[in-house]
Amino acid sequence: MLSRVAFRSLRVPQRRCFSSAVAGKDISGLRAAMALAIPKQVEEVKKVRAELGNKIIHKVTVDQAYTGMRDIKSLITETSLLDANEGIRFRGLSIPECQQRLPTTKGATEPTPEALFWLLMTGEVPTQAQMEGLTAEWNARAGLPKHVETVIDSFPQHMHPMSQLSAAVLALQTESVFASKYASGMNKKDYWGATYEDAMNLISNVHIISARIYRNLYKPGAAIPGIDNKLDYSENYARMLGFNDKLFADLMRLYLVIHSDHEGGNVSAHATHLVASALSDPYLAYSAGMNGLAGPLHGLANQEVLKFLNDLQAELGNGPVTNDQLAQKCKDLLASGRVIPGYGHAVLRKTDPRFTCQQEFAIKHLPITGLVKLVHQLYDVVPGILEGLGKVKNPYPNVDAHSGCLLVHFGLTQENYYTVMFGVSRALGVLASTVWDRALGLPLERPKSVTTEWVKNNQKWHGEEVK
Ligand code: CMX
Repeated sequence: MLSRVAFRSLRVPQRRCFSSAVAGKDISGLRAAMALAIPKQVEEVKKVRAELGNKIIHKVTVDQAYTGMRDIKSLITETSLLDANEGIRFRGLSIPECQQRLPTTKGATEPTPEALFWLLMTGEVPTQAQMEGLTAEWNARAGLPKHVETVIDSFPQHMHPMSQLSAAVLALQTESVFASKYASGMNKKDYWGATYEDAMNLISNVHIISARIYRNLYKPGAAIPGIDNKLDYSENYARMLGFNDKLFADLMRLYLVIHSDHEGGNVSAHATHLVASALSDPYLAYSAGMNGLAGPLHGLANQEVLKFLNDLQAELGNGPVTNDQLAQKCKDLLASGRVIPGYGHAVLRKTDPRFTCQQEFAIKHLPITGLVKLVHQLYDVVPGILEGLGKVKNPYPNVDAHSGCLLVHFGLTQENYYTVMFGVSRALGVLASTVWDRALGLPLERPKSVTTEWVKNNQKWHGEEVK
């Protein structure tokens, strides 16, 4: 009888490993576009620093040092900017603007992650041909080395999918162009190019890693389709997960676009940036970011939301429920010392536009029943309850409040997997930023920490209050 590992390795079509395939060939023209964009931005940064370098960007209070450094402006991230009331803008474009302006695959309605990645990298909306070129390039770069498949297949069933993702990406680090070039003595001016190669290869394979994790855990034994060169990134991912519905592929496009980037200070982006600042290669840095995304106050909240929704349905039944019943359940949850998952945000102060666009997708395409209805009804109930606590700075829903119920509608019910999909999307933003970190020559990150004793004893700045 075949062992579990041997059995799995037989059922997956073999494909060339990307490191021996097209790496270095600029199929899409993105690398050439970056080579044009980088010197301009390097000049711009030089100018800004010459003119404004000694101006104060923020004053920091003692409280901010104790409370997670909220709002301290101390990082440069070029790919996106978060406004507390408006939400995220990717290179200046809001989510509705991206939905309007970014190109998509024939027959689809939502923009592709390929188009979004081009935007994040270059600051320009790609043409249809550039977007299609990127699809072709990512498909050509796809192909896991055998040892990574073996590593994934050896993970135990009780290992959380996010731990599997992080560990599998570390296994793929054997292919790092940056690490191998650095080891053989790389000129600083070549850093961004080597980082670019790693970013492109990692993105081209992270959905394959993620699909394999899903299949191993939830649909063992069935054949995983290989990459179909006629399909875009999102549809390939959907099919590898085992979903052939065209509308699900469109949801994937929306999902992968909206979860991609949320400026630089959130845990996954900041962890990636911090680790990359030590010149750790993109595999090491992204894996670190995924460990942060796996926390329940960050990406894992989408898993927590679905558990919360399922618990509500189990207790209240599948039939109609009143707002009063929901309010009581939310109050019970808060009384047990837990948070209401999917609500609140460290920066946002209004409903997250990533929630709104998913709500619109549901209204446009799906029957508003079951969990979708429950999510929409909670939106009427939860903000008032959180406001009533008097301490929650943002009582409105974030991205994680909505994503799970859409996935359940299409049959992707295994909530422990949801953060992995968030992670596939987040690769686009954090890896685009890592390329720019290297292009701009951003140095090792090393803020100063102090002790409480130091705070008490260093009086020279006491008396000055920052409003
Ligand atoms: N339910 C209950 N209490 C909440 C709450 C929520 N959804 N959101 C905030 N609070 C509480 C905080 O726990 C804090 O309480 P204490 O003072 O007793 O510690 C108080 O309100 C003030 O917190 P805040 O300044 O409004 O929020 P923070 O910036 O500290 O935290 C966040 C932000 C997201 C961690 C928090 O709102 C939360 O825990 N939300 C639920 C988890 C969640 O949905 N996370 C996903 C965020 C999006 C993402 O990163 O993916």
